Amino acid sequence: MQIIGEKINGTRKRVAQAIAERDAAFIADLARRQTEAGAHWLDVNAGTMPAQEPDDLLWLVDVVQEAVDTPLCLDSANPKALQVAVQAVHRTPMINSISGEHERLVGILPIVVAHSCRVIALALDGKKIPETSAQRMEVIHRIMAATRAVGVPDDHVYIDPLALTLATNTRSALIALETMRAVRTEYPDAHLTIGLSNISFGLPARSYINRYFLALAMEAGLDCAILDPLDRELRAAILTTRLLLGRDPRCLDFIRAARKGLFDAATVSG
Ligand code: THG
Repeated sequence: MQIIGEKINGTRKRVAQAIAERDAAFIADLARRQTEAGAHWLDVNAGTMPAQEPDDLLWLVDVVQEAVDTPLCLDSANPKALQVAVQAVHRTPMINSISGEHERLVGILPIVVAHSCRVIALALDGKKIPETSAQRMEVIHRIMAATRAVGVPDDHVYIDPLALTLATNTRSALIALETMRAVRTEYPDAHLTIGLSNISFGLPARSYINRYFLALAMEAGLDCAILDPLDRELRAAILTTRLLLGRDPRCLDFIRAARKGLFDAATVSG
C-alpha cells in the first residue's frame, strides 16, 4: 500500500496561511511528520489561485525538499504550475493529475512523458462528474488509450475512481468500489488510488468513515491512497486490513507494529 500524505494542501486554511506568509517552518514540519509516519509520497497543492499557483507551488516544492527526501506528488490541474515544479524536483515526482478533459491531457501528458513521471488519472472528463461506474469506466478507457498512445506504461498510471462525499450521495462509496473492481479486471497493471477523506466530507466522525472505506477499498484492489498519515488509527487499519487480505507475509509487519505500540490505546492525532 503506497501512502501519499495529504496534509500540504493549500485548500486547508492553516496551510493557505503558511503559503501566504511564506512560513517555511510550518510546511517543513508537516513534511517531516508525514515522512516519519510512513508516507511514501507527499502531495503538494498550492491552492486555487491560478495567477499565484506556479510561484506558490515552486515555493512549496523547495521548502519540502529542504526538509525531506520523500518524493513529491504535484497536485495541480495547471500545466504551467506543473511545468515549473517538475523542473525543480530532485526526485521524479508523481503528477496529480490528468483527466479525460482534452486540454488537461494535451497540457499535462507531455510533462509526464518528458520526465517519466507516474501520473494520477481522474475518472472525470471536464463535464459533470460521471455518476455510474460504467460512465467512469468510459472515461478511464479514453485516458488509458491516451497514455498508452504516448508510451506511458500502465504501471505508471494511478487510476482515481473518485471518492465523493456520502453526504450528497449515499451510494458514492459503492460506485467507487464497483469502479475499482472493473479497473482491476481491465487494467491489471495499473494502480488504483483515491483521495480518501473526500468520502466523509460534511459528515461527523469522519475518521471512522475513512477507515472502514479504506478497508473495503483495499479488498477491491486499492493499492495507494492520498490520506492523513498522522492518523494513527488509520495506519492501524491499513496494517490490519493487509493482514486480513493475506498481504502481510508471516504477519511480520503487523507483529512489528504491535510491538512498537501502534495498537495501544491512544488518542488519534491530527
Ligand atoms: N484525488 C486526487 N487528488 C486529490 C483528491 C482526490 N487531492 C486533494 C484531495 N482530493 C485530497 N487531499 C485532501 C487534503 C486535505 C483534506 C482532505 C483531502 C482535509 N480536509 C479537512 C476538511 O475538508 O474538513 C480539513 C480542512 C482543513 O484542515 O482546513 O484535511 O480525491 N487525485
